[in-house]
Formats: sequence, C-alpha cells, structure tokens
Amino acid sequence: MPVKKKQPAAEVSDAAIEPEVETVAAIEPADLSWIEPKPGFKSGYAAVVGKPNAGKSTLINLFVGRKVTIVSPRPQTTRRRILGVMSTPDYQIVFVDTPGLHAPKHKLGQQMVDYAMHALPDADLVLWVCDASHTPGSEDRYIADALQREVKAPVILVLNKMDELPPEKVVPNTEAYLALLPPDAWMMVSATRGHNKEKLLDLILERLPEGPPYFPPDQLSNMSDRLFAAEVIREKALLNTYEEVPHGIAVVVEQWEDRPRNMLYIAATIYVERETHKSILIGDKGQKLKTIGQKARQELEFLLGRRLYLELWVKVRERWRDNPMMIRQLEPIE
Ligand SMILES: Nc1nc2c(ncn2[C@@H]2O[C@H](COP(=O)(O)OP(=O)(O)O)[C@@H](O)[C@H]2O)c(=O)[nH]1
Ligand SMILES: [Mg+2]
Repeated sequence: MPVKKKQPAAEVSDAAIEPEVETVAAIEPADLSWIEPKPGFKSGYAAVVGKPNAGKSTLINLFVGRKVTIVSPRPQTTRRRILGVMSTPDYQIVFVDTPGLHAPKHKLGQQMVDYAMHALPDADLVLWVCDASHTPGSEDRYIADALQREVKAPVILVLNKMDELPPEKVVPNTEAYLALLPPDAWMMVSATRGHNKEKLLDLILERLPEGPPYFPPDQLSNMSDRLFAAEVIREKALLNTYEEVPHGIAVVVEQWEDRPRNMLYIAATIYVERETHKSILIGDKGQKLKTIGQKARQELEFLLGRRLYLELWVKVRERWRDNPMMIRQLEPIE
C-alpha cells in the first residue's frame, strides 16, 4: 500500500496576519476570600502511613467524603503521593496518602517507599494505620522504627479493621501495636464502616496547629481529572485480575476530548509486563477488558458528572517497573 504523504502545513505570509484584537470580556476576579486567615482556623498536613493494605486510602476517602484515591485488596495499589483535602469553615486537614512502606523489590517500589518517607518530615501529624485484625509483623516493626527515626510530629496510631477483630483479640492486638511505638494517641476504627470516625477526627483536631487554608474549600485532591481517570481504570483492572498480573499494571490516558452534548471521550492504554498478562486482561473474546471498561466508565461518569465514551487498549512493556525511563513515562512524579 502506498504510504500517504503528510499534508504540508498551510503557508502563512506576514501580510495576511491581522493584528490580534482583544475580544475577551473582562474576566471576573477570582474569589480569593478563602485565603484570608480567620482567627482560630486550624490547618495542617496529616501523613497517612502504614503497611500495604492496612486501609490508608479507604480512611482518607472516608474523611474527604468522596473517592480521591483508589482502593483495592492488592498490596501496593497507591503509587503516588496523593492529597485528600477535608475542608470546613473551622479547619482544613490535608491528608497525604502514601504508598505502603515495604521492602522494595524493584525500582518502582523504591520510588514508592521514597514518596512515603518524604511525606514524613513535612507532616504536622502522622496517622499510622495498622490492620488491627492481625498481630503486628516485621513490616509493622520496620515502620515503627522509621517513625521513631524520622518523625518529630505527633503520631496517632489508627487500629483499623475493627469490624474483623474478634472481641478476645482486642486487648492483646492493641497492646502488641502499642509496644512497637508509644504513640501520642490511638483509636480503633473501621474505615469501611465509618466506626469511630468522629472520635479519630477529634484526636486529629486536638493536634492540628493553627494556620491558613492551603487549598480552596472546593478542592478535594491534588490530582487532575485526567490522572484520576487513569487511576480509576487501574483500580478496576486490579479488582478484576489475580495473582501476578495486577502489580505490573500501569494506565496512561492518551486522549481526552470534549464531544458534543457534554460527552467526554477518553482513550486510555493499560500497560502490562508480559504477553500472557495481556491476554488475561483482555480475556475470552475481550470480555474481561469490556467489564473493566464498563466499571471504570460507570464510576467516572458518576465522579465527573458527565457522559463518557471510554476506549481501552492493552500494550506490553516488558519489565517496565525496573526501567527508570518507563517509570517516568507510566508513573510520572505528579
Ligand atoms: N474489613 C475491613 N476492610 C477494610 C477496612 N479498611 C480497608 N479495608 C479493605 O482493605 C483493602 C485495602 O484497602 P486500601 O485502602 O487500598 O489500603 P492501603 O493499601 O493501606 O491504601 C481494601 O480491600 C479495603 O476495602 C476496614 O476497616 N475493614
Ligand atoms: Mg492505598
């Protein structure tokens, strides 16, 4: 087949260019009143750390009141530093979601641990989230040591998953976690059910310093809609695959276009590390990819408040998690 030649760009001579006329109507001045410090207003960064799967992201979504960070039963779902902002007329808490602290096995894992560690020195307080339904393991000890070393701010121990904790384990498990690191305060909660949310909030507010709001009150996260869409697609891919596939998944939104009648068109590529993973993700007659696409579309339509046409592609990038250049492409830093 003959290769189609690219059309040359239209030539424009200087004479043809009209001087630009200012046609933009006066722009409304932005409402910056939220920046004004109000007496007694409290604000601060709360770094949320803990081992993978402890429920850090679930807890942040609970406080923010909307999903701002994805959740799955797979360890290491959170790869970036994601902020979830909770604003009221009296205070603003900026929750810093961090990848779970763990011994990294690849370069991406190292980047994730670095994100989590970097959140610590800047934090006004630290929420150390543990899975209280299990006794502490070596990962919890590793985190307790890191907190002892790196953190001067108050540490609140959040004993999560109390809904899965049998009554006879409450005292021994609590004591075992308290023995790792004496926190400034602790609370048993269930992030999925919302148990003790208000009590934990009181502990946070007691330790939150006075300060100005850092974000406008209607801003819930630091993520652009485009990045968040990629995250939601990744979450649906994680929830619909098993074993080794999920860890090597990355999603890039390649196209994002407004279409007529408030329709949004998104084309995204799901990257995997192996051909076999690609066929698992696509599934028999494309069924798995279709399910992932439907679930992502439904949720994004709800979150973005508009109709969506979502097109998904799957591509292989071998061992991308060990390749610094590909990590930059697929999991860029903010
Ligand atoms: N039973 C129970 N499960 C929870 C609770 N909080 C989180 N989970 C589940 O634990 C898994 C990991 O949650 P996630 O928030 O992604 O953990 P992260 O890795 O620490 O961010 C998900 O399947 C959550 O639904 C809880 O309070 N109780
Ligand atoms: Mg997470």
